[in-house]
Amino acid sequence: PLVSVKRALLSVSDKTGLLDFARGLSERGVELISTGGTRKTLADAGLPVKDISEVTGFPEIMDGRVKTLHPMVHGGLLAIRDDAEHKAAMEAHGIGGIDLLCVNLYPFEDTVASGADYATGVENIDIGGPAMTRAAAKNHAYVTVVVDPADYAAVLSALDENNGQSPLELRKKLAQKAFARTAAYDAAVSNWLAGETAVEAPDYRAMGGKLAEVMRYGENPHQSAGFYTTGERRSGVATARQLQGKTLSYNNINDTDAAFELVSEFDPKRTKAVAIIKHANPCGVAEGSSLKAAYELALRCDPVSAFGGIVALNDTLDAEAAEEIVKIFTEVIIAPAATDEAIEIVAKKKNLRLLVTGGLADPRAAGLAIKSVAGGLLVQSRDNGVIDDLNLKVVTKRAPTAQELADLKFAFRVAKHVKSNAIVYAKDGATVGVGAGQMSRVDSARIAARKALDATEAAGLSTPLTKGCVVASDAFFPFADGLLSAAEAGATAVIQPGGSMRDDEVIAAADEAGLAMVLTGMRHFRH
Ligand code: 93A
Repeated sequence: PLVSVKRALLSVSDKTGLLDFARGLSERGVELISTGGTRKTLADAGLPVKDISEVTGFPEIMDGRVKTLHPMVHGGLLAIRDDAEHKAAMEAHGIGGIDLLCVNLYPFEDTVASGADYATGVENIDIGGPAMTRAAAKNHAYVTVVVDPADYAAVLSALDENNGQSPLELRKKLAQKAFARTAAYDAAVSNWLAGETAVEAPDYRAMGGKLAEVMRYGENPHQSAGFYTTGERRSGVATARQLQGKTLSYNNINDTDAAFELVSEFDPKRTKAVAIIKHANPCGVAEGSSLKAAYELALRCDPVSAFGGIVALNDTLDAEAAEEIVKIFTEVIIAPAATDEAIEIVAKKKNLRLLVTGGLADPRAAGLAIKSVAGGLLVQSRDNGVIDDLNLKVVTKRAPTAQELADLKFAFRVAKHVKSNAIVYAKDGATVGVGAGQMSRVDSARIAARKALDATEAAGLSTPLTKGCVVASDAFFPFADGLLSAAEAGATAVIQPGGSMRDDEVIAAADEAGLAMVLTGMRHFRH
């Protein structure tokens, strides 16, 4: 367990305490080997030191990138001293054992922290140092590895106490410290690279806005407003053709956009979907076998709020859907297209605007979203995240049934288009209660449940619409209360991003209540 220290390799960037340590080793009869800068420091102080090139028989090349990466070094560090084969290899190649390694690495952390440029950061990633450190630490049965100047004194005293030999316990402790250092070093490099590879901030100027219309007023009559198009060919309110009705107001455009973006989440080949929007939030969304059926279900969710709303459809507006929609006061209808018959039906309502877009807006498409703040603009990429089955993780004892799963996915897609905090109750492909824009999630859950009761009453039903429904949340439940409030309302399954500190608590509560819960791993805040 005690090994003599006869030959030491010193290669340090941080020269703190180096001279005293090297002198101490030298005075104890240890031969010193060193790399460029370290060797110079030692030699300048008059210490006998051998240059690494003499040991490797190879010059330091490539600006020092390759100086110690050599079998003469690594063989000397890794050799099992009493293994016959290893001994034979050392003899055959003239490899001398290295008993002590003193290394500290290129100051990568300090370099990047000081705001160095990318190339400088990269150049400060030490390769040879960690390689030697790990080799020596692995072979701590024979080698003493010192990575921290704070340990220099202790190493010298240990040698003194043990007749120039290093004890196993010390070598083991130092090896552990060495691996901790290289691990932390690599973590620092990885974190820095993660930052370096992050998406660049979007440039709003690239949108090249063109004034399309000076509007009568903005969100309120005392605000002036203009409508700009960006040239982006995305189907939607800005690129739509208006077939009838007066010009759209600022709020109409905002709400119509929200409505059409929402229905665009639903592929018309799979399902017909309708959304009714008020104040940029959906007051009812449903899918069905026909647009008429979907509209009726969407309207059922909140018929009071739907009055004066915006209706978006994911497929060609047909006569039977148009007949239904014109029954109540509606501000705007937006759809990819409309049949002649449907156009005629809508024409009877002079003020109702009808917009056709020619297609849906790909929810996965990239794009920018802009918001103004005092003295600046916040620019982010559009929330084009769409969950797919692969991302879903069942975390409860009970897995959702096929119907629950379909409703969960539907509800989560809707929740993406509800202002945060968003809670969406859904059943059989239709929302039955939406809680939007609250400061606490539990309030959203309660509001959604309340609205579902109102809808139940308005529909003249005896069983609450929430009985056996599912619930979606746009962000994680920070506590179990919101989830329990949904369970109380009658929800049997939950979909949410997960990621709360209290996920375990929330999952346990779900299990307790017999709920099935699915995590999406994706959050959809919308403010
Ligand atoms: O560029 S490296 O990754 N390639 C090497 O072969 C190598 N060997 C030692 N960096 C290498 N080192 C590092 O050089 C050490 O970890 C130490 O931080 C530094 C000491 O260089 P000098 O003695 O020239 O100041």
